Formats: sequence, structure tokens, C-alpha cells
Amino acid sequence: SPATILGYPRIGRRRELKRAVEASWAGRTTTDELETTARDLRLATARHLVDLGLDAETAAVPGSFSFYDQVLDAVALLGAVPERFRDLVSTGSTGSTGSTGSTGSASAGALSLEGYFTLARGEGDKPPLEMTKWFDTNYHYLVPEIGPDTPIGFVDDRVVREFSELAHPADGGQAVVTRPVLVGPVTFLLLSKAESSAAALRGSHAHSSAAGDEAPDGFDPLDRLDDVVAAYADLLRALAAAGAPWVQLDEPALVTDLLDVPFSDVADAVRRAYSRLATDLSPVPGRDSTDGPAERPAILVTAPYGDLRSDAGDGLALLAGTDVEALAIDLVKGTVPAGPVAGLETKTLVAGVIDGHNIWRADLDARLTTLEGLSALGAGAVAVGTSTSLLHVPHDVGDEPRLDPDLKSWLAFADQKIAEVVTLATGLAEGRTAVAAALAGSTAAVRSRADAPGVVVPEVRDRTAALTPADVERAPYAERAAAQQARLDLPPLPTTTIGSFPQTAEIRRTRASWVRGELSDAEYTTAMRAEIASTVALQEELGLDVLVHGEPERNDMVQYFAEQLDGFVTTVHGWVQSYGSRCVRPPILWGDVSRPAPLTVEWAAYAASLTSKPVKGMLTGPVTILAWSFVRDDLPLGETADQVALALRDEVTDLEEAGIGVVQVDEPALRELLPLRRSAHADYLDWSVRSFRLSTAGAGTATQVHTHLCYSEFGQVIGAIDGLDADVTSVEAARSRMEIVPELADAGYGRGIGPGVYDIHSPRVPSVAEVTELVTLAAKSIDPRLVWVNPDCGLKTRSYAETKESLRNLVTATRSVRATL
Ligand code: THG
Ligand code: ZN
Repeated sequence: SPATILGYPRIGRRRELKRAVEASWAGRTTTDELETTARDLRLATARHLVDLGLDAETAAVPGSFSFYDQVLDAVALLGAVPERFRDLVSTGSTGSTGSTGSTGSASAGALSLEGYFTLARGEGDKPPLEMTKWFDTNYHYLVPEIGPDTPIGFVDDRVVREFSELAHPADGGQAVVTRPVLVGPVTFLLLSKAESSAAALRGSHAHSSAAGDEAPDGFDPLDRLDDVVAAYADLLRALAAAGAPWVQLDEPALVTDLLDVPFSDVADAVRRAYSRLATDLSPVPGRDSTDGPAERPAILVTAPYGDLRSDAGDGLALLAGTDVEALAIDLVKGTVPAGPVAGLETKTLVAGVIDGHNIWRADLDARLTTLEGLSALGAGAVAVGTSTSLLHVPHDVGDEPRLDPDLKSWLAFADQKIAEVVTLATGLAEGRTAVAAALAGSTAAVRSRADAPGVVVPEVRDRTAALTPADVERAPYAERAAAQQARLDLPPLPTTTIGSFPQTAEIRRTRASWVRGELSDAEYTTAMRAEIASTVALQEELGLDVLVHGEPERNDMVQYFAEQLDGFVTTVHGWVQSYGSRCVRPPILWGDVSRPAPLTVEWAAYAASLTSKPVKGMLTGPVTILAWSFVRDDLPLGETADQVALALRDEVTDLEEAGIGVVQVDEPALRELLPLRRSAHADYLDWSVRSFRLSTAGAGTATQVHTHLCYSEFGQVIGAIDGLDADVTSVEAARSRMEIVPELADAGYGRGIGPGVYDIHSPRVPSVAEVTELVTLAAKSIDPRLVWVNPDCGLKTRSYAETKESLRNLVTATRSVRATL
């Protein structure tokens, strides 16, 4: 039985691609040098996958490279460049195949690699494509902007060149026949937003984030399906001509209800797209009776990240009804249908039984049983695969010498997962005895993990078992608000920041030297205190009302906590791409969680000792800590969240005892973990809101609890934001002109709100007039006594020069609005 994976990490095991890309952006290397590095990386990766057991000749190795993002790759493939970047496109150059899409407007042309990066990063006053979370992961894709006149054609044959380069390697070494991987046409359009015609005319975004609102009435990116499909058809012809036997089209949009498109519309689009691609083009010769040259490779459609079947409709039956040759389904998140599925008898089913989104070694015996049970579906053939691309896991457990050997034996990163897939494929084809040793090893690891000390800690379990509804309740808000105002004595429209101040190169160097042991603990503490003192002095000088210590000691808002909590470990090389060249190292939550010692108190207390203004203690909330970690699969997420929440609750108590009167618990990932299926929302919102409240409800009535939310659209969790019961909620809002304020008010939210008055993701300094206008706007749509003034996110990635100027303008603007109240 064949073995395959849906995709492999592309950043490189030592982040080679990140370094090469950033060197090229900085002008230290040329684009040609970057292309060469990337080509070498692709060749080495493909051969590595063959060494790990994927077949070199049958397209078992995915061609899943990307310089930045797979959705941006599709934009480049199609030349679907928003108007404001159209000058980057070279018309006339249509890729070396000479094949062009016959549709769309005439100016479809290819982007250079530099132009491609410009769409991702913006240029001057041209904002980049918007970035948002990819399904329920911590990976971010770039959102295509598609309008009625966006050029769409097959303009860039990079995918074909990448295939050929590995199939006929210039170095004369091992050839690898890969399976090019692309975002499928339906998912591409469902993830796109309607291009704003007004913004297109202006050539700049100014304050027009609500691009969709300005699109021509009734236009939906899905209206361009025929154009996109025609371009994909041209690409498939080119791949067939280059000899590619297979292509993979990813259609994860089929596993989610969150895109606000009725299933019937998605189903129509899928039928239409795949009848053009699969039925109308003849597949590789030999597959059926066609004698002419192949017009396309065999097609594998994948549906990762969830269950194809839902109350709304049966996506598996839908895909099985098309003429594609293979379907990949997620059997980690998804379910196995009980009986035969019509249409599957002519197809290969790629059974995603190895988890591509988490790092636990699989129970191979159980997985083999699942695979054997698939015979009931009546598929033409069964292949073994991963549930998702391995993009979301690090490369190799073997790169982690510092991990405890027992713990290590429970883990499978990308390379170990490939070995698991290969073992299962052999086991399915040849029977259990052929893989007896591997099965025994897997069973032993599963047992060792279940029995290991620390996995179940009775005191932790007793504490969560004893929780009662009273543990998540605080005094009524009116009582809290009065006690907090008496204690804090804040002016109207209080000003604050979200927590982090710029992480200068010097701060990073100091932390790195301490980690390497070159700085003593005492020297490190002195250096961090000096940084905190200067940050506090700056905030006093600027005239902010609620100060922060600035977080110079924190590497990452989740990793910092995981390093100090029992039940977590962190890795050295476990990098996972977050967006573009940026990576994170998700901690591994392996056991019951507890707090051996205070986490943040000494830094916050030191800051508070330097000022008479209130200092806000800064914590990361339980949902976000789980969302950005690899979580255990042997305990319900809600129970793990409660354990983390109790550790944070103790921290809140300790902060209070140290005299801190304001505590912020950030939950930027509240929306990210929202299940892809609506049927699971109530349960998720129940445990996520409860665990947040558990972390904060130990605070006294006079302690002001803040939370901060960002990185997402909040529409689908607006009720939950109210449910968090924070005294003050700060949210991203500058780019959407404070729309969130009336939305929250409509949802019944009646506590403090800090709509971000400027976008920290851009180096632009907001003017006093601009901030004044936004503060005035916010104070009109909600009781002005509830409004706080703050930037829309932490300042970690900004420079001090911009930060000072922006905050100065923020304070000046606030004072002018205050004077009018
Ligand atoms: N932490 C974690 N996940 C996140 C964020 C975070 N997901 C959402 C959002 N924030 C993603 N944003 C970023 C921003 C910057 C970086 C990573 C994710 C980043 N990474 C460094 C890099 O790749 O060079 C490495 C990190 C380091 O220096 O330690 O800059 O804040 N968990
Ligand atoms: Zn934020």
C-alpha cells in the first residue's frame, strides 16, 4: 500500500530558508542567490524524504515548497494581483510554457520574486495583503483580493519548473518524481475577499480595511470560479506535458462552516470546478481508453483539518462524486463513514491517520485497525497518509538532545511521522507480522507515556475536580467598577499600552547571553531592571495613566510561561512557520500543569516600586497558552485549560499581594481555537470562557482585570468576549474604524473597552488628528466613561523612535478629547 504525506516543512531544519529570504530582503544577497539556495533546499528535502521511505518514482513526495505562503503562491500562479500592486507585473511575460489563461482581463502577467514579496510585505503607502489564520492553526496565510476585473490566468510556471528540476536534476544525482501541491480553486476563492473598488481607485488603503463593503454590490470572489478553473486547467496541461503523474489540490474549505457560505454553494462550486478539471481533461494515458496525450496528471484532492461530513452536508459524498483519482481525508479530526461511499470504488483513498498538527507518536496498532476497517468504504485502493501537511510540526525529534529520553520516545516530529506512515503502509499491505517490531515499539511508547510520573498528578486532578461554579464568579461589575475607581483614581479615557515595549537588539542579546551562561543571574537581573526602569520613566514622561513593565524578559508570550510551568517542555530546534519567514517554537504540554513558583511577580513588582501610577501585571491566558502549544491528546482540552487557569489564578493572587492593582490576561487566540464546525461551538465557548474566568475570578473586587484580543475577526465570538467578564477589553480596531465598539455594545457588553486607536503592525506614526477622530468616534457609540485609549497590540516589533512619537500623539489626542467631555 502506498505511503505519502500531504506536505513537509519548508523553512528548513535550521531555518535555512528564513535566513536566505531575510538576507535577500536586507540586500545582503541577490534574488538569484536566494533562488539557488531555495533550489538546493528543495532538492535536499526531496531526497531526504525518499531516504525516509517515500517512493521516488510514484509521486509520493509532495512538492510543497513555498517562499512565503501557499495562498500567495496561488495569487502569483494566477497573476491575481490587486490593483495597487499592478505596476509590479510584467505583462507579456507569461511563463516559459507560453500558455496563458484565456480569461480575466488582458493584463494578467507574472510577478518577479521581489514583486511576490512586495505583496506580502507592502511597500511605501501600499499596504500588504491582509494576513489571517489558516483554519484552526497558528499558521497565517495572505488573503487574496479578488474583484470582477482582477486579472486571472496561468501566468507563472514556477510549479512546473520545480517539478522538472527534481525529476531531471542538474547534478545528475537521485531524481525524485514529486506531486506538486496547490491550494485548490474552490478554497482559493472561498478564502479570498472581494477587492475594494474604491481602494483600487485610490491606489492606497488609507482607512478602508472594510474592503468587502466597497466591492460592487453582490460581487463574490466565487463568481470568478470559471476563470480560476480555466487557469488551473492550463497549469494541469503544462504539468502533464512536463510528465507529472500526479497533482495535489488542497480543499480544506470543505471541512469548515466558518466561511459563511452555504454548503449548497460550496457543493456547486466543487462540482463545477472538478468537472472542468477532472472530467473535461483526459488523465494520464493508460488510466482509461483515451489514446491522445495526457491533458492532466491524476488529481488528488485533500480535505485536511477536520471532518468532511457535517449537519450541513456530506463533503465526502460530494468529492466521491467527482472524477478525480484520489481523495485524502483527515481521520484524526474526521470520522470514518460506516458503509460504502458511491464513487469511491474508482478512487484511491488516502487515509490521514497520522496527525499532521500535533507531535505525539501514534498508537500504530490502533491506527492499523482503523486502516483495516476502511475496506468497508469500498475504495478502489487505500493509501496511508498524514491528516494534514506536516507544515505545523518541527522537523526531527533527533535534533533535540536536551529532551528527556522517555519524553522523546513519546514524540514524533515530521521525520518520525514519515516513518510511521511507511510502517502502516507496509503493515496494511503485508500484514501485522511484517511490521511487528515497529508495532511493539509504538505500543511500548504509548504505555510508557500513560504510566510516566507527571502525566497524572493527583494534587492537580484533585484541585480541578473540586472546582465549583462560584470559582468563576466575581462581584457584580458595578461594585467592581466603583471599588477600582476608588483605588486607581483614573481620569476619563484612561491611556495605557498592551504590555510589551520594543524588543531592541540589545535586549535580545542580553537574554541570549544569559541563556548561554555568559551572563550571571545577577547581571541579567540588573540589565533587565535597567530596561524596566527606563520603560517606566518613558511612560511617566509621556503621561500614560496605566503603566506596564515592558516585558524585556519575555521571548514569546507563550514560551515564557511554558518554560516556568510544570507539565511543559520547550525545544531547541522545534521551529514551526507562523507566517512568511517568521517562526515560533510551540512548547509541548505533556503532563498535568502546575506552577512551582511565581512567574512574573518580581518584574511587575519592581516596575511598581518605581512609580506612583498603577502598573498593570501581564499574563497570557489559558486558551492562548493551549492554542500556541502542542497539547496533550489524552485529556479533554477543557480540563487541561482549567489546570493552566489555576496556575494563572495563583499568579494573579501573588501579583495582588505584591501590590499590583491591574492585571491583564491576554487571549489573542480565543478565536483561533473556535472549532471549524458550528456543532462544536457551544462546547468550546463554554470551556474556553470558563477557563479564562477561572484564571481571573480569584482577583479581588478592587483589582481591575483587563484582557486583550487580536489577530482575528471577532464576529463569531462576540458573545464570548462579554462572557469573559473582564473589567476592560482591548481589541484591534484602528483599521476597521472602531466598528467593534458598537458591535460589542449591541452584544450587551457594558464594561471598559479599549479599541486600538492605531495599527502597530505598520511603522506609520498616527497623527494627533487621526487619533482624536477615532477616540471621539468610540466615545460616541458607547458611554465615554467606558472608553480606554491604547494602541491595538503590543509594541514588541516596533522601534523606540516610532513608539515614542505614536504614544505622544495618543496622549495629546486623548487630552484634547477629555477637555471636551
Ligand atoms: N507567539 C506565538 N504565536 C503567535 C504569536 C506570538 N501567533 C500569532 C502571532 N503572534 C504571530 N506573530 C509572530 C510574530 C513574530 C514572530 C513570530 C510570530 C517572530 N519570530 C521570530 C523569528 O521567526 O525570527 C523568532 C522568535 C524569537 O526570536 O524567539 O518574530 O507572539 N507563539
Ligand atoms: Zn495583540
